[in-house]
Amino acid sequence: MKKEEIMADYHEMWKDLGMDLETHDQLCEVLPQAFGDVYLSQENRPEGMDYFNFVVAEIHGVRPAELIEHQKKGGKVFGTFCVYVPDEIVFAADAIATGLCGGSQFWVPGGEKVLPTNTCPLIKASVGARLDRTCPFFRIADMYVGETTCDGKKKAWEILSEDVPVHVMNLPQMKRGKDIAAWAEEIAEFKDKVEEFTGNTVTADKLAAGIQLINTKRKALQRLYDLRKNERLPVSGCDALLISQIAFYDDPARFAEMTNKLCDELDERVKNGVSVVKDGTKRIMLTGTPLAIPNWKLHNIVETSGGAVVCEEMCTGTRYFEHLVDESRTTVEEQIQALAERYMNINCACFTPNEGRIDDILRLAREYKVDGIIDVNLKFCSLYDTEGYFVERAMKEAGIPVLGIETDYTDSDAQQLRTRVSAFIEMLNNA
Ligand code: BJ8
Repeated sequence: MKKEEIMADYHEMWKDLGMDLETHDQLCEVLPQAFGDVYLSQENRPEGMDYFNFVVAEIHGVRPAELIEHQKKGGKVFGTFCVYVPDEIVFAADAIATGLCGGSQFWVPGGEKVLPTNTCPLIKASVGARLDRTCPFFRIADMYVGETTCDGKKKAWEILSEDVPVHVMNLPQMKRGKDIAAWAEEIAEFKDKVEEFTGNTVTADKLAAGIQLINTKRKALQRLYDLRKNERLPVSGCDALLISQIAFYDDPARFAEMTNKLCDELDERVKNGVSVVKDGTKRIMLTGTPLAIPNWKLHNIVETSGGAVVCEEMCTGTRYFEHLVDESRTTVEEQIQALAERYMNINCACFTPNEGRIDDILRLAREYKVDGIIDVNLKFCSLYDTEGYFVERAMKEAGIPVLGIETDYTDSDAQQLRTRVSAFIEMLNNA
């Protein structure tokens, strides 16, 4: 099939989804340019990145078409916005879960039509993508799954639920025994909802398979991140971020397979001492709010300012894949308990207290041999902004240089960020 024919097919598909084709075409024009600038300009990229390049190049085509195929066979698609939502339950009901967080400024004005301007860009972009009908994933999802993490999201679910079915999971915001029990109850209720919506029963065997599937994805990501712990870096931070972002919407089994294939190549690189950066390049860890696709701004700035991003303590990073779900439980009830235990290990700033996150950052800084940390906060996210006080204090006490940054999805602060990041890296070089 020729390229024009493929694109023509997608237009038909987007039209059937009720999308605003004219506006969506504008997005299709700017994305390849942005991707080319950040990604294709990198040198010495592993060949295994070809798959991920392809997935991004066809982001609104190939995967949406697969989801629609699944729907044609009677399957359901659930759209999620938070790493607390257990995908295992969805896959166990023969449905598909796909991440929906918006990471582009393109969708923000649409969100601002209904949300206060001082809402975080992730929420505004997510609402805008749905209401403006400019993202196929937002059109395809039969049901959205929200959670009670931050205030902005809680209110956004109410707005979105006027347009699409939304199930909201009530996430406790402390981590006492009774909170874990409450989360297990919430997961059980979610299972009931998913069963009712799909018409499929979640049996212990099916849930075991779902748990294994998502654990396999987690292990592949952990393997990729472990490779970034090497002194000689086999893969750039930009590429690792892209893989983390794709993990949210790609087919989990294929994603794990392709990530493992890339890791085989990276193993060889490590053996042969191949690095994507010069020896002595300062190793930076990012911590903070998630970087939803296609938000590559900060990684790009760091890696074109003489630094290398070696780890992300973020939901598009370690918070997504660290800790496996115990696969030894045999009844649905026990499996749900195992899910609750695993998910409550994630340290999001919506919890109080959230000391576990500080411990994680200190541990990751050691494991990834980090020279400096950038604490990045999406504008108007008061949770992570406030928690930055503890993060930055703990890093100072541990003698790890830290730079606090607040940004959004626009490019208007790129120059200023570049100046600050360059000065930070120069300071690390001179230390
Ligand atoms: S577990 S970080 S994915 S809630 S939307 S909190 S940036 S104001 S995304 Fe998140 Fe789950 Fe926590 Fe992770 Fe702030 Fe914006 Fe809220 Fe956000």
